[in-house]
Amino acid sequence: MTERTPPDYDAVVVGAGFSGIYLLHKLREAGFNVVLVDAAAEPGGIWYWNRYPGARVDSQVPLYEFSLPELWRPWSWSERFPGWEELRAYFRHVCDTLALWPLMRMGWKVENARFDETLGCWRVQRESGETISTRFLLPAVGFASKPYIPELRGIGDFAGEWCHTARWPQQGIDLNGRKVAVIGTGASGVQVAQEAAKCARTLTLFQRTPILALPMRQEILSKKVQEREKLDYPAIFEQRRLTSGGFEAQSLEVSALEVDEATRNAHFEALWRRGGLGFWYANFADLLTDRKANRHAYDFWRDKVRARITDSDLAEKLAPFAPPHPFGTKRPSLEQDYYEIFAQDNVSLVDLEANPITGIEAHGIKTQDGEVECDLIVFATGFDAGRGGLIDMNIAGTGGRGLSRAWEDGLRAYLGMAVSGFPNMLFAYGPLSPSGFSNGPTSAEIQGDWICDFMVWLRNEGFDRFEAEPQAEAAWTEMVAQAGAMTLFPEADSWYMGANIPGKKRQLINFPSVSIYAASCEDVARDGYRGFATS
Ligand code: N01
Repeated sequence: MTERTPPDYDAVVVGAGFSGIYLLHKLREAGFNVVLVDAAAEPGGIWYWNRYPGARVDSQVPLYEFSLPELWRPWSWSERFPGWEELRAYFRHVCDTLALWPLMRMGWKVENARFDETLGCWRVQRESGETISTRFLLPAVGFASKPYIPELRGIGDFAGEWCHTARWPQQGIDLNGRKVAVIGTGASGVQVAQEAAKCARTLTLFQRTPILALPMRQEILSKKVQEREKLDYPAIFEQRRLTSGGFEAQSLEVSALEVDEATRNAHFEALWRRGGLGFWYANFADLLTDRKANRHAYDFWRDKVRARITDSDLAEKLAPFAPPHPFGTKRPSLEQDYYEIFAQDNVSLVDLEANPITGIEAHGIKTQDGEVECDLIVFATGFDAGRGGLIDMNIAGTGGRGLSRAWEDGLRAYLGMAVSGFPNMLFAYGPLSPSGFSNGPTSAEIQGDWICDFMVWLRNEGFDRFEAEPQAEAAWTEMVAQAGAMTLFPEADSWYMGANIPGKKRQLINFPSVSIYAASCEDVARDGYRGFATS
């Protein structure tokens, strides 16, 4: 490319999950010359990489799909909470129906992306060395694309197999008759443990903090039921944009402390019976802002769970009398029979608080009190959420400065989409946007529509360069911090707070409301894209 030749593309989208696919579709519809690249062999984003046994979504049908009628009308799911295989099939259906395949380059891993200041465009390089140029770079790599594996002494000596849940081999791992160790009891640890318990010779779960898991209440879905339910889909899709979590409902307007005990417990009970994450997102108004209100929810949860565990020591480890953190300040997961598996002879729990891991040996994991024999170690130890996948792309903005340098004192981003010093780049589902707090497809559509409108506006105005202004970025970053300070989230050592990664700055990495976020972005657009310098 020279000064006279235009870049290869108007936009390069990185990532074939919900955000990337939606952006690709919207931008193509708006007449842009756009291509999507992804390191994976198939679309699906998180559902490509997280194909461990039991991986399934925890938003119920129809929340976790696009709202485009041409996609949902012909599609039906087999379960209320679909598994990874079906989610991957859904992505294929989306790419077929929207005819996106010709614009997608799968198996195309970005090695680096560099802003060319002279030509005002990005050069994106593939691992193999191939380079493409683009006016706009749109990373849509999700919040959880960089797995975190803690450093454990001796892992190199382990004679068995080990892997992270988000790097499960595509050909699968047979758990039958294996001696399986699972480290970590977040949503991934719970899901893989439930499956391993069915067939492993032994399953040992290493728990540092108990997960406060909610009942899923899975259902088989018939086509007939779904056809009936589809009458309500347009209203549900409309509604999910107006809630704080991007779901079909949100918290009540009433405080848990304003109602009497019977009323409070009746609401808890109704949410509990319904199943799903509603106990988290449709609970009392002050669940996540008031310690006392939160404690009522925790106590209800604890008593329900303890009623399912006969061994009192185990009950205290899995559902302690005193909360390990305020309820919901770490992401609750959904479980199907998690609390029952520990009654099986082949399943045991190691409480790492009392008995920490000291190292790995050839045939097991050594703890302070002994050794646990295993031939497969599953790291369900989470992600460098928000920033990890973006930093791994080796993105260099003006002056060759990388994102890791830009974020060395903490994450900052205007609207959770743009970073000053990185012109012509917007990321979707990134830090300081609702991402980890939001139902994925809701955010994908809100941000995708906004990004596309912005690009159309730039085109109409004759601009080919934009950049977030440092003051706008600082104000947004500070506003997210202040919003977080009004909640109980800072009280937990969670990935929401960046506290799961050694050395990562402690800050709330997500904007806490989808609907307020959408309104703020709309306001910026109405105001001539305030906060962006354009030329
Ligand atoms: O990861 P996590 P995840 N030694 O970070 C433990 C989504 N998701 O993959 O709590 C020992 O939540 C850590 O312990 P602690 C969902 O948004 C959704 O499970 O930090 N243990 C924790 O128990 C979710 O929130 C689904 O004390 C260590 C676990 O590892 C997000 O992805 C399914 C450790 C990590 O839990 C991440 O979930 C899966 C160490 N050194 C994921 N380091 C659905 O259902 C960490 N841990 C849709």
